[in-house]
Amino acid sequence: MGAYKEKFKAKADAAGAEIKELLKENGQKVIGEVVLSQVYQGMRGITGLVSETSLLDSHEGIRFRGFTIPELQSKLPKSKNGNEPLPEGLFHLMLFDDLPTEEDVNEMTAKWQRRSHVPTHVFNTIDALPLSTHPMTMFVVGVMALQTESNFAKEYAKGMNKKDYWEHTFDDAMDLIARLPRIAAYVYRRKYKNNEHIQPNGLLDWAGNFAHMLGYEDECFKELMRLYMTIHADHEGGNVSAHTTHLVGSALSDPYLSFAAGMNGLAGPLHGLANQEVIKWIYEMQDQLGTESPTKEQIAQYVQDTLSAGKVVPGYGHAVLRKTDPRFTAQMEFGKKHMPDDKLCQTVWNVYETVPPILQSLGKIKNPWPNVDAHSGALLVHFGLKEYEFYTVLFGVSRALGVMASLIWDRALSFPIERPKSVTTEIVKKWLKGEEEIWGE
Ligand code: HAX
Repeated sequence: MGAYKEKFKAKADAAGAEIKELLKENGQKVIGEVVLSQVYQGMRGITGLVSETSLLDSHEGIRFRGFTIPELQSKLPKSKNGNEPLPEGLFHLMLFDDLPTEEDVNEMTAKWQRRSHVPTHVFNTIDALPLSTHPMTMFVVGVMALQTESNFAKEYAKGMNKKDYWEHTFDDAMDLIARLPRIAAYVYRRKYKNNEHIQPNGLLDWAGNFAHMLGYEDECFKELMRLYMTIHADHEGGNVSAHTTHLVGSALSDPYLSFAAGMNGLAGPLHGLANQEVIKWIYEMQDQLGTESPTKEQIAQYVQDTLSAGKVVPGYGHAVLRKTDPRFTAQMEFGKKHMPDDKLCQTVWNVYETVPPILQSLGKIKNPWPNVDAHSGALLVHFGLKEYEFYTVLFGVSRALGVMASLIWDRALSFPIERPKSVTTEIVKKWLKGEEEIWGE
């Protein structure tokens, strides 16, 4: 076992012992109550999971191991001449629960560079799909094809000791993260750039190299990728992509299978696909109004039309957040600093001023404020990355950092298979009449 894994094991052993003690003393303490509407309405607000890597406060937004996004921007190591945090550092922080030094981050970059080889059959499998296939489908198919490389699955088939689950999860997680930018860039260049692929640059950091393989050499775009990959990485454990990865992993499905499952959840329009929907919605608005710079009045009317058509306003609302998402704010600040005159960004900022009061006036929407997806597309379009169906793949590459760090912890803490109790409405009716107990065994 290398020094890296030894460092993790020492942390995990201490955390495991602490949790054991905590449960011995407090395992029967009541943590909250569940009302019937929560059971029918997406389990909102039920605390039912432990996820160590980040915590979401409904008013303050996300903290990664205690650090807000502005804190990460100031404390995490940056690339030479850069201002944005390197995602390698965030992964280190989520995994080890300590702030990385520059040396730690360089080591992570080097490890991912070494592990980044993608076997040919993965590309061949993606190539078997029609070009019209959605990029998220191509991406997930690529991840599934890569599952042949799972160290965890191979060791399990041989007969693995439970104590070693975390170590093989660790290896798979590192390999998967290292390889994802290659797969994602392959999907992009195949679908949109005439199948002309760009070889990785072994001297670049993870996000910088990803930008390079996508075909974007502008230093500012590389900075954007570093920020993007950092802020999309994790949003505590209950969101669809993180929860799905955790749930599927709890059956001891290997990290490739678990991550692919999570990505299928990210591909839903109420979750990660919202980033493509935002730009699509703005483009449709521009087309309909015949202008690149709609006024706030025109935007307000378009929002009303969207709502009247029974559609959601993409990029607005959140199941947990009740304020403007700090991930939106970080992107807005990036836009105001690097592209203040960009017309599409200006439209995003005008939408931000227009939408919340309208949603608020409906009375039923719990959070009228923008989420992370309301801004990301406009920044990408500025650099020429206009193919909005690809945007969720970028989100997916980043999300791997959080869900893989969490999955390693899940196995290190020996979390069991996840299996909540479900009931039928028949049973609920009997329970309401006092004829049936509703509790699980
Ligand atoms: N536009 C119109 N209506 C909205 C809305 C929006 N942006 N957000 C919520 N509503 C509606 C809901 O559809 C629901 O309507 P019904 O009662 O008629 O079913 C009502 O308001 C109450 O919903 P809520 O309790 O406020 O919100 P939920 O927790 O149920 O849903 C969602 C949260 C994020 C799914 C929701 O706000 C939404 O659909 N937003 C638009 C899509 C989006 O931006 N998704 C990305 C979210 C962030 C993320 O995961 N990124 O990856």
